[in-house]
Amino acid sequence: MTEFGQITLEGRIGKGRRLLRPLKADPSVEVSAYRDNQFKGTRKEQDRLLHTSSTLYVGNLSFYTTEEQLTDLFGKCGDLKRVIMGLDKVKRTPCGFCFVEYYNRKSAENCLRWVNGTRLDRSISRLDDRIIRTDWDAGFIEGRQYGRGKTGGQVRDEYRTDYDPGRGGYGKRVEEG
Ligand code: GTA
Repeated sequence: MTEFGQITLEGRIGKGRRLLRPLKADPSVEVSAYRDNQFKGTRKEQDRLLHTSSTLYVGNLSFYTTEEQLTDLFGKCGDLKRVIMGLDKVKRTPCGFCFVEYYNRKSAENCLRWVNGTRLDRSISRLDDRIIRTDWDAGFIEGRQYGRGKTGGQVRDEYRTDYDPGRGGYGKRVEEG
């Protein structure tokens, strides 16, 4: 480092750590509280994978979002390996989520920043006019692409009380009840 660079860096640290602290944390790439309760392994291993994997979970999709749209959007963020569409385990039709695998962590991080980043135009992260939710995932294994709800779709669609035309209308329990 040059003498000038060193002086500048020391000066910044010396002026107060508060100035630097906000640069360290980036909430858009932090690991969320979600843990797959069917993960085969210890919590420690699951946490390690969540902090190193290059796979993302994407939720709140419309049932009408296509794999092509997803590939197009997530391919813009980095080195995309594949998109795995979430399916209703009974009907085998899209049920509102997917897994996105990148070739490296950096690309997945870029995706989280781009899609969740507040500095970016939020309309970019809309698919079929919905705000999608992205999250780190410990890694796709066969079987995880299926909804775990009793009727075949996602669990959250069993408990939802709002009317969501993009996700089959009312939640299953409201429909039943
Ligand atoms: N990485 O956030 C996620 C995530 N989600 C929500 C699902 N998956 C996720 N992966 C990551 N991050 O492979 C993955 C699952 C699985 C696939 C389908 O997607 O690991 P699912 O959504 O059908 O079932 O999964 P899951 O995740 O096992 O359901 P869970 O955790 O019980 O509940 C999900 C949501 O449903 C809750 O956050 C809550 O919003 C709602 N919910 C669940 N139970 C209740 C309840 N009793 N009352 C009200 N709401 C409820």
